[in-house]
Order: sequence, then structure tokens, then C-alpha cells
Amino acid sequence: MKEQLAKIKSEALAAFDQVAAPAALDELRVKYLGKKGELTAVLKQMGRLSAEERPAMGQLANEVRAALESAIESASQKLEAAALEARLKAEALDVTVPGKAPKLGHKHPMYIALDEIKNIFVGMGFTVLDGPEIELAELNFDRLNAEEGHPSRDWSDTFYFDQDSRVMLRSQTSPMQVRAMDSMPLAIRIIAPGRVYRKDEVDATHSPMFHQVEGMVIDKNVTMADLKGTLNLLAEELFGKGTVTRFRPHHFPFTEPSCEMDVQCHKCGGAGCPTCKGEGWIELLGAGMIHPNVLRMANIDPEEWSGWAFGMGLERTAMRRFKIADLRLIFENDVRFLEQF
Ligand code: 2NL
Repeated sequence: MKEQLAKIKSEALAAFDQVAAPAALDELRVKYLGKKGELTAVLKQMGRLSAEERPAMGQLANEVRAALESAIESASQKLEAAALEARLKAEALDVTVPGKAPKLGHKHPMYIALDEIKNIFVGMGFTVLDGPEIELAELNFDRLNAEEGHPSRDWSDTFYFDQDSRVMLRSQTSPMQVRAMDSMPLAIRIIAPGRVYRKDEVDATHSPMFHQVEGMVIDKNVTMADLKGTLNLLAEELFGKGTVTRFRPHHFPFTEPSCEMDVQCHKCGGAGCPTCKGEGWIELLGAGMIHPNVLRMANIDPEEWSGWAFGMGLERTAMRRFKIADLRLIFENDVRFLEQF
């Protein structure tokens, strides 16, 4: 029995010394110290010993058990330390490696142009408005004097949400000015930039979503001279001092009289070149004196108040400002393109 115990002890200690994983160590613990383990089996034979032999053998067995238990404990600690060491190695962090600079984006040329336009108007005392892109046809069309059957109200031109053509994606930012007339005390000086939607196919000059900025002034004794003076100033600020403009008669349902403003081609000085398609002039915006019907529908007395308004496409303005040839570049947002401005 003594030899059996000595053999178990030396075998077990050697095995514990070799063990490489916690699961294997646990298996060995069961093998030697478990209920059906080798040491337990030897202890079960103690009954066969004489009363004189038993205490010494019992003590020896206890010593072997204690030795195995402490060996298991130290093997387990060794495994834990090794696991920690391996983890520290695997998760090592080199704090001296240079950082990766985050890639910065670039301000979009159209927003550069819009910010210039905003600055020009804010400098003249205008307020910048923002508003919903999903609009009531009532505000987008009816309140702007666009009668039933006006071509822009057609389903082939406008994105409607419902069969009754009452809710739509705004086709211009003018509904913002209508809201302003309803909610702001007079006099009013505002601009309303934003996205607008029309059912156009994508090509070099068209997109179903584009941006506009509209502006409006309502005050007493406002005339076409105020319109021309303010818009000429806008042209000079955008395209340089001395920029020559011209106003051509036009028609909009919401203004009377209406006009379009051209700027003389900066490339050829009006002689005609590829930039202005041989015209000598480039169309910049549409404008006019606010139609009395539009004022009346907002409960503003056209005998007492008058005003002017304008609308311009932002993509086209940015394209002209930065000599961009294709509208699609404006929407692709390729940083290699954006970084040029
Ligand atoms: C264009 C022409 C224009 C307006 C927009 C406007 C708004 C109200 C009343 C009267 Cl609330 N007019 N806006 C006026 C004239 C022209 O836009 O060619 N836009 C791209």
C-alpha cells in the first residue's frame, strides 16, 4: 500500500508538471482525487489494514492528498499566469505608432456659392428661412396664383403623394415665402434656400432634385427700381465689381411684371463664346413684382404694400461661379472633384 501511494504521488506530480491546459488539469484532478480516483481507491483498502498499521498509512495517505492538492493549485496558478502572459502579448499596444489622421471632407461648391449669397442678403438685412420639402399644393401652387390647369401642376411634372394632388414635394421654395407672409409682421425681407423636386430625367443640365434660393421683399413704396438695384448688387458681389446685367421681360404667374436677369459673359465680355453658347449673356435668375393676387390671398392690401421676389437655381449658379461643365458632378460628391474648390 505504501508503494501504491508513493507511485500515485510520483506519477501524479509528474503529470501535473506536464499539463498545458486547465481542462487537462481538471481531468487529472478527477483521475487521482475524484470519487472514483486512484487515491480514493487506495483509501478504500484501508479497512483491510490492522489497527496498528492504519494510523501511519492514514497519515501517509493524507500527506499524498495534500501534496497532490497543492501541486494542482500551483499548476493551476502557472496556467493562469501563462494565459495572462499570452493575452498581454496578443493584445500588445504600441503607443509609439503614429496615429492615422481622419480624412476630412470638403465644403461642397454649391454650398460655398449659397453661403456667399446668404452673406450678401444677410448684409442687407434679410432673414434666412428654412421649411418643409413636403408641401401642400395649396401653398406651392394656389397661393402663388398658379391657376388650376397650369402646366407645372401636371402629374408629369410634379411628385404628388396622393390621388387628389393635395400633398407634394415642393417644386420651388416659394411656399416658404407664403408661410412668411402668413406669419411674419410686415415689412418682410427674407430669402428661402432649399431642395426642390420636379419630374425631370437626369442629364448634363437636369435633375429631379435640385436647389433653389428665392427671395422676397414686401414694404411700402417698393418698386421695380428696388428689385433691379438689389439684384445688380447680388450680381456684382457674386461675379465681381462692374458685372454688367440686363433685364428681359418674362412671365410668371406669381409676379407682374416679371423679368429674367442675365449677366454679361465674364469669359468674352459679351462678344459670344462657348461658355455663353455664343449669346454674350448668361441667364441668372427670374424675378418680378409680387402679383397683387398673391398679396391679397395673404390678406396684404396691394394698395398699401408692394414687393418684389426672385428665384434662382443654385446648381446652375455654382456651375457658373466655378466653371463646372456637368450638373452630375455636383451630385456625385467625389472628393477629388470637391477638393478643387
Ligand atoms: C425662377 C423664377 C421666381 C419668385 C420666383 C415668388 C414668391 C412669392 C411671390 C412671388 Cl411668395 N414670387 N418667387 C418670383 C419670381 C421668379 O423664380 O426662374 N426660378 C428658378
